[in-house]
Amino acid sequence: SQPLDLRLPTPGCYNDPERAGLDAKSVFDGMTEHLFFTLGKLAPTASRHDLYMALSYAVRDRLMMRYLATTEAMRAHPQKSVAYLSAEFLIGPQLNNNLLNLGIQQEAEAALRNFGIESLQQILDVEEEPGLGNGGLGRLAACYMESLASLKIPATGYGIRYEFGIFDQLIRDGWQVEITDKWLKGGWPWELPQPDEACFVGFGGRTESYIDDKGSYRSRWIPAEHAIGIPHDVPVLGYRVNICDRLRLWRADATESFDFYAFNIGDYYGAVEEKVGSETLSKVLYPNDGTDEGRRLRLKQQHFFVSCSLQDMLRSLDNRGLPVEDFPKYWTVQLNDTHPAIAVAELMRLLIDDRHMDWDKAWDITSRSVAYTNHTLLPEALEKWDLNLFSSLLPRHLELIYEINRRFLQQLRLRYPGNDAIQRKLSIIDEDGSKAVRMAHLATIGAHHVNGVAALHSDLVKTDLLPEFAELWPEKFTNVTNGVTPRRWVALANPELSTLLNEHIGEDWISNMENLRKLEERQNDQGFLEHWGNTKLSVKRKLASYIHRNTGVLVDPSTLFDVQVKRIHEYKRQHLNVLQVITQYLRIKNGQADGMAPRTVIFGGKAAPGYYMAKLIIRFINGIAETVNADPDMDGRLRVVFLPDYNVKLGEQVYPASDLSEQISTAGKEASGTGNMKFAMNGALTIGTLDGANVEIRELVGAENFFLFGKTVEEINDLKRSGYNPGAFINAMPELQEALRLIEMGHFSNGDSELFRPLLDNLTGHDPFFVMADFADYLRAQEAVSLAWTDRMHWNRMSLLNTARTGFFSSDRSIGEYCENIWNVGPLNVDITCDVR
Ligand code: 9GP
Repeated sequence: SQPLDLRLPTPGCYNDPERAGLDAKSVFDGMTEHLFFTLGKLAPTASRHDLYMALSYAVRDRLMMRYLATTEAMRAHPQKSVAYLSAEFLIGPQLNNNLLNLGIQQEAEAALRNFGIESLQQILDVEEEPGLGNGGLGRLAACYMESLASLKIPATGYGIRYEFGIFDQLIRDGWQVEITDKWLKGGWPWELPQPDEACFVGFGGRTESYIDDKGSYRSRWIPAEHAIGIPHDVPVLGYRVNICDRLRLWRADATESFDFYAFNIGDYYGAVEEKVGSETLSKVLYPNDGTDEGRRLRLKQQHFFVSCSLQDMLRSLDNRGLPVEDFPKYWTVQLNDTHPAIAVAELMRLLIDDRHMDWDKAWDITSRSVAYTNHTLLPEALEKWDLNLFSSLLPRHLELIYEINRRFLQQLRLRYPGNDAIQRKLSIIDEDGSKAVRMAHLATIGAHHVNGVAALHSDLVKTDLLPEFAELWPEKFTNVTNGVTPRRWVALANPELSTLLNEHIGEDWISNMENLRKLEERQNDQGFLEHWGNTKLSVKRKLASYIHRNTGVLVDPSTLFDVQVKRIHEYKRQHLNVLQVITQYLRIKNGQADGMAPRTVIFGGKAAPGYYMAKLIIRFINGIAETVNADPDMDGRLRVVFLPDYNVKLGEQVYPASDLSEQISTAGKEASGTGNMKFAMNGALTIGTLDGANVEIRELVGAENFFLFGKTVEEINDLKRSGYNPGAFINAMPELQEALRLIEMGHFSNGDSELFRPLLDNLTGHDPFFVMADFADYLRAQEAVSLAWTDRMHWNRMSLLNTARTGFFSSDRSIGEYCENIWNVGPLNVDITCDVR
């Protein structure tokens, strides 16, 4: 086959920006055309949103050469590609990222000036972000896609195009109020719908046996209903490379959107019923609260996107004339948590039922293609599906799972003769209580590798979560510590720091974060350290003005910005932080606050709508903020802020402006964390427990540049074993008693002594996350923070060393490890250079 000629009408190459349409004039012309032809607007009357759309379309045009060249290279020279299956991709705003990766931020700004726009930021502010994820897990998937492209690895991220993403959060009277996230309302310019590549997916119905034309017995599934998945593709450009990967998000459509029979008999609503039913499939993202409500729909969503994606991968082999037996040679399928774990059964079904392969061959292909990442040890987040629900939706998959399980249990029987207990424990089917399908077991049995997301977490997966599996298949289990992309989280989010880095160590750090080590040479340079501190201060000023505009609270940028932003969850212990703030408040009130650093304590994060205690914690933070901020004694010493509607865009403002990063989860509960990495890269010091990736952060930055506190996993386990009694810890801490008494009296709730009672009862009674046990040590560590803050040069030095030594947490490093140790994939060469005629 002849390679396509990908030259643009104006032939160009990356080294020749004018010809490639990347100069300011071309961007301006592109915008003008899109305003006129795509948007139907005239430049003089165009709104900022119009200009955002026009610029985005013009930028998208400029991704196309790399995007199509990548597809074409994969067609002409097939090689292994990554399929990253994830129910969530929290990709954040797209415009600035694409400008940065193309290298045309200044050109775009120049083009905008011709439309009377002074700064690019004015247009970036208009962008609506797609909230297609809950938090860390979804954002990790987005960072990984960006790194895959930057490392030139061919990849597709497969997920769901939710019409409504994670809810928008309002704060009313201190409580969280959820508002539907209508992110598509203004049009979203970054996707390319591909209706001609739609896939059919079945649900429900029954299975039956039949004899095929070769005389063999086979099973087939006769689904009761179908949905169609329409792919919507989002180009994912790497940083200054020719590769542009793809995020393929499936939107559900009805198969028969209009029932003429129903319509003809006068049943208008009946006529559209099926359409409404199928289309709810991709309607809304589930908040991860583990509540049972609507779980049937959630399982349908999982099967829907997994089935579409696997069909798409098989079709890509067919289209290129590659044999299906070579699936593992061309695709490596990564399961991001258990949400896509149904892939193990679905790939078996597609191979056995549709492609008429025998079991052993199909299992060989499946188990050589699929790998699974575990992201949590929390039992409520490990998915189990009620057997009745599962069999009513996916009867054929259940048959296949029974057979996978039967063969697996036989293996176990041989290895552990007579050990019934181990069979019950490892079986895919949970038979204790009401029967259920354990998705983590299905994923573990079907995968060639299982990895945790930080060193400590991966150890706990082996010792606590799946110890018998780890004993059975030690070579399967491995670790890949999470990472975050330095493009978004430093270069884009923190232009002030980026400029400083570029001037002093060159620009290479953006694609090789280990180069940040060069900063260490400046650690004793007083002038540089001052510059370092001033850079941070200028970023803090911007956040202070955001806080004022959005909450009305005036904060002083010269105070220590002490920040905890993440989902609100008891295990993340925002309430531990608040109790510490109350102690500081009391010390100021009682004139015992000498040496205490003046602080602005900033919180942000959403609570799952069905998680009562998390919502009460938000109310608690706001109660304390109201009391503290209204008290003149606190002026210049303490401020508390809750930032509403924390999302990727807000994160980009918060991480660079932080001095102190609160990573205070109960040891053993946070699998990794990724916010902790974003803070440290941007020069914030961490106060944290030995949990998740905090352990590795501390090792890398040095114990002397990290404020450690709290019980270790072993100590927490000892406490559990010996019968933990929070009262004993409370009795030993008069300051804590006083704080709890004030809360109980309604001091932070306008005299309402009932409001926070459930929280108090939880802490003083059972205290499942050991807040009381860690309180004293946390307070001690906070005092060490205050002391360190008084010597600003020393603080700046610690801050610099945090940036210099956290290059390891670039997602380029994580993806490099996945490629090498799990996927066995390499880079793709895409040549877009052309004859300059
Ligand atoms: O809770 C973990 C978080 O610690 C981790 O950083 C993130 C990405 O690996 O995954 C989170 N897990 C989930 O959201 C659910 O399993």
